[in-house]
Amino acid sequence: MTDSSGEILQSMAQAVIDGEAERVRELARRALEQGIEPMRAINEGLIPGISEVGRRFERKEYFLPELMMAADAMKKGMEVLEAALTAGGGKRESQGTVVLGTVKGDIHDIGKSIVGTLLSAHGFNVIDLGVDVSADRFIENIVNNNADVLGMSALLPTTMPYMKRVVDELVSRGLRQRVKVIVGGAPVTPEYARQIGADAYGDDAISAVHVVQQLLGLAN
Ligand code: B1M
Repeated sequence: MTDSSGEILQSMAQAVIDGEAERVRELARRALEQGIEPMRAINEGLIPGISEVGRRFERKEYFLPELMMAADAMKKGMEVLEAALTAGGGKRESQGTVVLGTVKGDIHDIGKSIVGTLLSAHGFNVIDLGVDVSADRFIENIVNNNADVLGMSALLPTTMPYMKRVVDELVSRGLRQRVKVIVGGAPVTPEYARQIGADAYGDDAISAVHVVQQLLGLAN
């Protein structure tokens, strides 16, 4: 194999933009074979690709079908890279339980899933509820699993307010002190996290891991 890592990552981004799922999967495999760190392949290959797709969608050069194909292509790449991220972890003592999901009305799950994968890779027991998650489901899972942390993701300004609804519901059921709350997603800000009474904001997946470790007193 002669491709340089830069070329592979650029090709990955382009294949996401073109919605070529099989090619993305193949390039993700090739990246690992070449010794590229999975997180680097995500940050410098897949994410630049999907971000460009978002810009094209905004400029009305791309429409929903292209957005969906690109998301599917990105997920195929993620399958390969996530397996590498979590491989070799073995069995170790759990660092804590995190209930995670994208809030009700929102079906964006790529970023949330990366957060979940990295938390698992760092020893957390992650209960990923998927997308379009209601306050009742979040709370039921927090209680049933005695969770230490609730992580909520939202990608739309219209679904972000649902995060507050969940926090308010935790308060009214007397459960707020029992669980730490971290929120994230493209439109979410640290200020918004404070406003709605969350404990913390995660800017990206790796910072989400650090924040969760801090919330649980596992890091300084
Ligand atoms: Co959607 N979409 N989409 N979309 N989509 C956006 C968000 C948009 C910005 C595109 C655009 O116009 N440029 C736009 C929102 C505009 C706005 O209102 N401001 C938009 C829209 C409008 C829509 C629809 C309404 C389109 C329509 O139907 N007309 C619709 C909404 C459906 C719904 O949810 N009800 C829709 C649908 C879709 C698809 C289904 C086609 C697909 C999602 C597929 C899927 O997720 N399975 C999709 C996609 C792919 C996107 C873009 C292009 C990419 C999102 C993504 O995966 N990014 C997006 C444009 C963009 O973001 N540039 C867009 C990569 C991902 C790694 O980043 O999710 O930000 P992100 O996650 C990061 C951080 O935010 C953070 O860590 C992650 C890793 O670094 N993070 C957390 C995320 N969650 C966290 C939680 C934490 C901590 C950190 O703690 C718990």
